[in-house]
Amino acid sequence: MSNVISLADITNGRPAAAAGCAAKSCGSSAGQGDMPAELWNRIKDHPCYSEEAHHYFARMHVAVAPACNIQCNYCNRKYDCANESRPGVTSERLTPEQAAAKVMAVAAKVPQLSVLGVAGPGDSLFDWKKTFETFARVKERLPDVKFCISTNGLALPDHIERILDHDIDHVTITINMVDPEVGAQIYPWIFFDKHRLTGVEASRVLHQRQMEGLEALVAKGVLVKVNSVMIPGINDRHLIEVNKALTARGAFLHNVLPLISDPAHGTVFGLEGRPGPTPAALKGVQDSLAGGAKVMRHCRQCRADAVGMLGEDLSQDFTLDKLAEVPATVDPEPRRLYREVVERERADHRAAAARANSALQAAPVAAARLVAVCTKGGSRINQHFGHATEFQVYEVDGTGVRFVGHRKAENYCVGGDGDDERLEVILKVLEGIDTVFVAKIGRCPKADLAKAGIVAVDAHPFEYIETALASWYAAAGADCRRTSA
Ligand code: CLF
Ligand code: SF4
Repeated sequence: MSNVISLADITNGRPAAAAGCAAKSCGSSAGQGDMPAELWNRIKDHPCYSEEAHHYFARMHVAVAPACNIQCNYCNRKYDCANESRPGVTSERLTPEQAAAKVMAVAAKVPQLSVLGVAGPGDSLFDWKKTFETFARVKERLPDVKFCISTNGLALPDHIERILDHDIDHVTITINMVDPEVGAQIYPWIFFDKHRLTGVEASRVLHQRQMEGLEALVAKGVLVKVNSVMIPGINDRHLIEVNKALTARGAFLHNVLPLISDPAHGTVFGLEGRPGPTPAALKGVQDSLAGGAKVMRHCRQCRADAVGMLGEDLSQDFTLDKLAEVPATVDPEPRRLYREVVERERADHRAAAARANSALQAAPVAAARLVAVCTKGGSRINQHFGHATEFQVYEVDGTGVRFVGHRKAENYCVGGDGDDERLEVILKVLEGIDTVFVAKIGRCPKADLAKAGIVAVDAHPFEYIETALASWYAAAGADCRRTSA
């Protein structure tokens, strides 16, 4: 449980009340940003639908839907759904009753929990009875948690009314193609209307059902996110067409995920050695989608039984054998207090980011820089280099500081000592990045990073990321000018 973000993490160690005082001076732009207030209220606590929210809120998945009605060439049924999961055998498949008990246990210990999702390990709407029964059981007991499902879309048109009846306001559809010829390279078969279909015919039906489901949800006001797995050589160039089709139909978000391919997973793509995209290739495709539906860049390809903030995995803390004393009810007070503090913090953060971005416009002109940040959340540089299991990547230039993605790694410190093999991997993970911001770092790893051409900056502990990066960039730009003068 030590990885769960705490109030101290998001308030830079200030007590909650003090954090509130500081925030009150920061104006009332309570987060509508670039969208209507009603829409913002629906997404502001959802860690996937709002990039900002993922710094503060947690989701959990319950693995109640093991069966699937299609076959994707990047999936092996023994592993989590690659649409919404990183490969890894699901620890437990749950009955709806067990799932509801698990949700209560997590809510009692993780006040950050704001969303319950069903994302496999099969398809949430093929195994629909278990999915909807789970939501019905939780709705009675935890009314402040939002509901979310992920589906391949084949069965979606048959469940629109049920989705509405169960207050499921967020639906993800995985759409990898809008051209059945492309689809035939991804889906060897589907099972539809009691028949097994193959080849282009299978993808034609899947495509029609996905579009029909998307249109029906949007017409009913449900927020739809589309996930697309980027498969180099098959649909990477085609994703622009996918983006146009989903934007025209009113999807809210487009999330392009890298293919995860490993022969050990036993998938078709893994066994044929098809590589996933590089971080630069993924960013290139994401950048090319600007102008369509909003692009999600902070997806962590979660397990079907994921628990916690997006960058962490607490699923092993909440296995069935550890749920002996499940509370019948959850005290709402810690959850209410947490949300109150977050509201103040994010107003404070938003004002600080705006100040930083406007200061950058007056900074010396220099090239855009990609940098990595160690953070536990709260939009702050608040993690020790040795504890980081991922690096958040930001792009900085004279127009502002932008989050562009994350890169996973294993933490360098193990049992108090640095692990040289892991450092080697971290250096590869940081390819193309020459600066990493940390709350703290030991002398040895700092020197090793420097030898590899990476500067570890530890001069901004617990500052907001935008504030630190903007002041660093302005100073670096000035240095460049001095050097070149
Ligand atoms: Fe889960 Fe998906 Fe709902 Fe989020 S995950 S069902 S929308 S609550 Fe989020 Fe995880 Fe990415 Fe999914 S980071 S894999 S996008
Ligand atoms: Fe696997 Fe999900 Fe595809 Fe079904 S929809 S085959 S569970 S990746």
